[in-house]
Amino acid sequence: MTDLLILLGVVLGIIAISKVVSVLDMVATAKGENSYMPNARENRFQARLMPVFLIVYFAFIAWQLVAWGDRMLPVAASEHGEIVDNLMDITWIVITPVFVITHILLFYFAWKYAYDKNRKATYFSHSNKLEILWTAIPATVLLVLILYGLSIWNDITTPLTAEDDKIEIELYARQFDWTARYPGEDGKFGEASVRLIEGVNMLGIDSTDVNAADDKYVKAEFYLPVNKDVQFYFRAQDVIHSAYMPHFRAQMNCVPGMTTRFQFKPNKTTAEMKEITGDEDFEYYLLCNKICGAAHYNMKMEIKVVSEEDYNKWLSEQKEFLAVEESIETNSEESPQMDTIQTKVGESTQLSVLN
Ligand SMILES: [Cu+2]
Repeated sequence: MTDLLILLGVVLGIIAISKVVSVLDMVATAKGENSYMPNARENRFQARLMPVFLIVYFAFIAWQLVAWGDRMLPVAASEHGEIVDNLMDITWIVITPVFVITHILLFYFAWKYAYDKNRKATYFSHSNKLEILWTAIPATVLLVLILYGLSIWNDITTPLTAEDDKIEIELYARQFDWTARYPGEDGKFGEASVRLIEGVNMLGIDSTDVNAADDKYVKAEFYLPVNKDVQFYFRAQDVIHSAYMPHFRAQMNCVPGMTTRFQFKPNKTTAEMKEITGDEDFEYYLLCNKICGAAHYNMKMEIKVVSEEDYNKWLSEQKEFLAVEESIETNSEESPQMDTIQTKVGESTQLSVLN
């Protein structure tokens, strides 16, 4: 309702302004001033506003850099992140001077060549030289930037092979939280299906799959070993989410019904990053970067990058999937009021639906 009133206000405002302008126009005509040929005084005033705008505009950009510059992301915390930042820096170096020069010229010409009834414009219909110049130069620069970007994209998206020394993690998104799953000792993820989601088995892990028994999943935070390749797999339960790990310069869509992937090698531990940023409270985060619903803002998970030793220690302390399942089963037998948690019976019915 409020929105509607605001919209109505804006529409009425526009109508009112246009009426005022047309009245001023009529007054000008009545006074004998030709309203289609702006008078010299107003013309000079408009021309002077051009450099003023230019200066205010650049001053505003400079002010933003000073005021908010420290909110930029710190140095990249992954190997490929450094390459991506490098590409970004090169792009800035190329486009910033062009941006500044063209804008200075744009407003300078608008000021310099303001309407003057004693001046006649030069006219020429066509210039091949000019056409080639302003087509070829930007095209070449863009081509170089794009080819460089493409080759980097190819490098960082080439999947790791079976021979690569790596760890694997599945990130599972749903409204509105994340779950990280590790394949456990056997190095293999158990099969999972949305049809098997029930009670606390929110990933839909197939408990009849032998690979599933030692899978581990965590919700509050997850750990990564430093200087080791991490192969991520992404899944989503309900709508499209996006796994965004800004400090590692990584982002990938999580799409229901399919598995997407991305990999990177973290090269700075959380402790090192605390030192680099001088921020005692610094943490790496996994965020959702698709507006996926009302509590989208709340979809985040802490990432701890630690030494491989600490990583292995932490992982060994996490419970295996089967152990979690069994502890829930025993609990539900003891306390029948936990009726939301299903037992094996529930699962076998689910499986028969699948078959
Ligand atoms: Cu989301």
